[in-house]
Amino acid sequence: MRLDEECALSNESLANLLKEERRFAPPAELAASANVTADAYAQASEDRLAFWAEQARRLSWAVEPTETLDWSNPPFAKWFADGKLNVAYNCVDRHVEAGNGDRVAIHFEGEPGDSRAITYAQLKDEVSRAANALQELGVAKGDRVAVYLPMIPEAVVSMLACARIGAAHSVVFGGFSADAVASRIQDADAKVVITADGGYRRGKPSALKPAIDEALTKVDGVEKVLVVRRTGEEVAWTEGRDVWWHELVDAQSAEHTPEAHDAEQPLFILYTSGTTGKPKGILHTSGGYLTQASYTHHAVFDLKPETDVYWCTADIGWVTGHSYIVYGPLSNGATQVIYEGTPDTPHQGRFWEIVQKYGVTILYTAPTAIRTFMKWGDDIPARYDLSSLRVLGSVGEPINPEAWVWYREHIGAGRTPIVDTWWQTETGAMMISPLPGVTETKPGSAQRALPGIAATVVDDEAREVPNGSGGYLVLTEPWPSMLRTIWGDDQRYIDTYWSRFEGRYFAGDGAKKDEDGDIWLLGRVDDVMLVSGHNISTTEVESALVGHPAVAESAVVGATDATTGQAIVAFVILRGSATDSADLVAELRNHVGRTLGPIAKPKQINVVSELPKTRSGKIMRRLLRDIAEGREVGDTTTLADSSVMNLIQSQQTTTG
Ligand code: 6R9
Repeated sequence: MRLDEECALSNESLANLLKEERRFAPPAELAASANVTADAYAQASEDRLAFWAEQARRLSWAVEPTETLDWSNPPFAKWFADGKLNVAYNCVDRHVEAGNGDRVAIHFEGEPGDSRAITYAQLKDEVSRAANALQELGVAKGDRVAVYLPMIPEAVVSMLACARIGAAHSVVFGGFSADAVASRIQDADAKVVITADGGYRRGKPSALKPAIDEALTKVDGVEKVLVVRRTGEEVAWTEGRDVWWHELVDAQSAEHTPEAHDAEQPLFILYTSGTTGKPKGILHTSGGYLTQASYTHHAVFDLKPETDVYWCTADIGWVTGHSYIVYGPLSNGATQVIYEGTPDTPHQGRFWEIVQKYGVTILYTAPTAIRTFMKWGDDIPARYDLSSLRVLGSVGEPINPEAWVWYREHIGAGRTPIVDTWWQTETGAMMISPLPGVTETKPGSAQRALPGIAATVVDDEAREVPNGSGGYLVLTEPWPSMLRTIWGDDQRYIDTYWSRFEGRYFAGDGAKKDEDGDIWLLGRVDDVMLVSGHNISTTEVESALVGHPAVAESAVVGATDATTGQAIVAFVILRGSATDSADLVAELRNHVGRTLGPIAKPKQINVVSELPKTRSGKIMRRLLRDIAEGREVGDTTTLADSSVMNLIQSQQTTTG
């Protein structure tokens, strides 16, 4: 086919080529006893603020707020500003006071197979001791504490101890380099760092403290380093600065009176890497954040705290760990599993073994993990009893329909609803998602803004697009768990999120509305390709590639091209059964052409064995673009595994 014929395809027809007709109704039993029903949408659209005021009453306030939203100085919001509460009290003490102290809060599963069950009563004691310890180290309300820990219960305890005394935590991923840690400690001006000797990853101890020791040669202001002993490996020690957790915290009183803090008291700073420039410190505060984290966890997972066993596989260094391991589940009195390690240690069935062992009922994971499980083979989950599962969640990236359907079939036995939850570090909590007892789900779509949330899709001119068209995802009303600013940089907050479209929050994601008005996410707009004048989303091409039986995973980028402006370059990982050949590559190109239209055919397809991902599983397309355009590869500090780029470069082919 000639190029001008290919160009005859309009944007609209291309966008409409991704047709997904499968529909799944909520299970009748779940719908009949769901925490939240369709009424919530009606109630929230009638009076959005009254709706959120009601959700705020799910929490325990020391002083009940009388004002819901102060939007007198947009885009700087205050929610429940005259209310006072203690976030840690809400996550721990109140469950003990309500007679649920014996309920397990955390089933901890270490990677080497050690396990610990921690009840709410024990968690209250431990958080109180840690709060006393932080105060003894000189941490006061309003200070910042950096947390650099593996996925162990002390991570949760540390965050809650900070919340209890009104200090903001800044959790940094355990995998980040000393430089990445140093810049985050400096930007937040942290006074104390909480770390560990190390954690277990891929079957062996992985040291953490050396990165802190190195980072602290580059920044000032850190007075104390509190060190958890996890692996027992030897560590360097700075007398006067370093303190063992088991010596300081264990010796404290288990009594600590939670002070009531203002609803707008900073709760945490969490850095997002962004594609350029220095990381942004996203600031979240207390009352509004907890209201929405708690409500969405209750509504979207239909959590029944007496009977459910919930498991979110995220790391606490990601916002998903903050909102859906710590604040959402614990504020709701959930029993949850926390797992330290990787999904293939010591074997590829580890996740399913954990589901079986604890009788997990609600599982929340990421598309990247689901695609990896698909690649490993259906027979692995089939060996375990997964019948306890009743709701499955997805977060982090658009989930392609093939992965969605596989998740439902092979993990959910073809009966569990799947909730594809769209949100961001900046939004603090879920924004767009099905409700498991209400929504008829569509594989690949996050579908609809949650009750109390206002989202839409607009074009370049900020006009709302009609159903069946694509554009930019925007949020049109403030929401309780919205970021309050970028730490120390109000102007960057305004410029990044509120300047592109007047009065609306620009999420940075492309999206389209289908004929029913349901929302489909299309990936970051920075990643959208422009081929011969046509906008093509990386998500749609990747989804088409993964729809071919030989492909397990794919990443697509637009590389500068003299003829077409940008050309589509794809990187694919094959399934175990497929082998790389010129024929297969030709077939994949044709497959994309058939699925999406000839213009979406990748110019080049590289078969590789790994893709560059962040620790939260997002593909770093920027680095693949560097390869595709023959540049030196840029900043790789936030990669989960920095050796991946060398591997991919060595596997670069010119096939296609
Ligand atoms: C929670 C989290 C935010 C970006 C976001 C979008 C992508 C997250 C998604 C999704 C499609 C979903 N994203 N969930 N895209 N469908 N269900 O991931 O926060 O790490 O800040 O990333 O992730 O591109 O803008 P964060």
